[in-house]
Amino acid sequence: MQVQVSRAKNSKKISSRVNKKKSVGVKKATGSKKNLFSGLPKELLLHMHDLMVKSRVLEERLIKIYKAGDAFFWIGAPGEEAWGVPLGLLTKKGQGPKYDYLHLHYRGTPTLVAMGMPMIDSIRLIMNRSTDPSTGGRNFSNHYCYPQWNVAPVSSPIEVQYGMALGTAHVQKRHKSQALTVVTGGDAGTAEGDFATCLVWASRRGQELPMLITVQNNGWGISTAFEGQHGETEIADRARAFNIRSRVINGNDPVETYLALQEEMAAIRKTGKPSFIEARLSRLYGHSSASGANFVGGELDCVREFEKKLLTSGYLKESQAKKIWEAYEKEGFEAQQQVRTEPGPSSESIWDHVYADNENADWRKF
Ligand SMILES: Cc1ncc(C[n+]2csc(CCOP(=O)(O)OP(=O)(O)O)c2C)c(N)n1
Ligand SMILES: [Mg+2]
Repeated sequence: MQVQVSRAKNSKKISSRVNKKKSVGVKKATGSKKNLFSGLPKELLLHMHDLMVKSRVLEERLIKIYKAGDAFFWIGAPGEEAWGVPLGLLTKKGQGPKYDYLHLHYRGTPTLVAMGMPMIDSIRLIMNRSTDPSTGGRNFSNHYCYPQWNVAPVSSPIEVQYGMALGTAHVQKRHKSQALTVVTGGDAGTAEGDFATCLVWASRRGQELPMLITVQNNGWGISTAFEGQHGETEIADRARAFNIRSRVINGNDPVETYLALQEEMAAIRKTGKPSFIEARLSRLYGHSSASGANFVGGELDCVREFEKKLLTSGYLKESQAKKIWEAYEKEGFEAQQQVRTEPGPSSESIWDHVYADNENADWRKF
C-alpha cells in the first residue's frame, strides 16, 4: 500500500515530467477556474464527473452482485475512471477502419460508459444472461465486445491484445483514414513478449502504425508489487527506445488525462505514427474477486478528488453531486432486479460466434 500512497503524492512530479504542449480542439474556459482545470470548459468537466460517478457506481454494483451470489466472478475498474472516461470521450466511435479501434483489457468499464454503454448491459454480462450483448452470457465481467463501436473482444489471457491491435492499425494505415487503434493493458503484463512485439511492429521506420499504445500502471500485478519486477525507470522508457512519442501521466487526474490523450491522439491522426502513454493510477478494490474485492484504503480516489475540486470551484453543488450518485445507485439496483428475471444462455448456443458467420463448431456435426 505504501507504494500506492507515495504514487498519489508524487502526482505533481509525474505531471511536471509530461511534455506540455498547447492542446487543440476544446474551447477553453476563462477566468479564475482556468488554472484549476487547465482551461477545460465547465460543461466538459461536469460531463466527465457524471460519467466517472456512473462508472464507479456501476463497478460497485457489480461487486455487490458478485458478493450477493448473483455472479461467479468480478474484475473491473474502480480507480481507473479518470483515465478511462476521457479515453471513451475522445474516441472516434463507429464501425470499420474509418473509426478508432479499441483493444481493451478487463478494466474498460469507464471507457465503455463514456462511449454510451448502458449500465444494464454490463450487469447482464457479469450475471451471465443471454441478453448480454457482449458475449451472450458466456464470459466474465468487463469482458466487453461491441463490434458496432470497433471494441474488440476483451481477452482473459493478458497482453495478447497488444499483438492483435497491430492488425487493425495495419488496416487503418492502408485506408489512410486518420482513425487510430487504441490498446490498453496493465503494468505487470508488459513483461510478456506481446508488449515488445507491439513496440517493434508499431515503430518500424517508414512503416509506423497509427496506434495509441497505453499502460495503466497501478503498481501491482495481482499481489506482486511493481518495484521488484522492473529494471526500467518508467515503462514509458521502453517505448522511447523505439523512437515512439512517449509520456507518463497522472491517470488519477481526468483533466491531465484528457489533455494528454487529446494531444497524443491528434498527433497520431496527423502523422500516422504511434504514441505511448503510461498512466499512473489507483486500484481501489484489489485485483478482482479472486483477492476478495474489498475496498483498499490509502489510495487516491480519483472520483472523490475530482468531485472535491468541482465543489470547491463552485462548478458543482453538494446537492447536485448527491443527486447524481443517488440516481445512478437507483439505476444500478433496478437493473440488477431486472436482469435477475432474464434467462441464462441455452446449451444450444454454446458454439455461437466461435467461427465466422456462426458456422457450427461442433466437430460431431462436421
Ligand atoms: C497470459 C496470462 N498469464 C497470467 C494471467 C493471470 N493474470 C491475470 S491478471 C494478471 C495480472 C496483471 O497485472 P497488470 O498487467 O499489472 O494489470 P492489472 O490487473 O494490475 O490492471 C495475471 C498475472 C493471465 N490472465 N494471462
Ligand atoms: Mg497492474
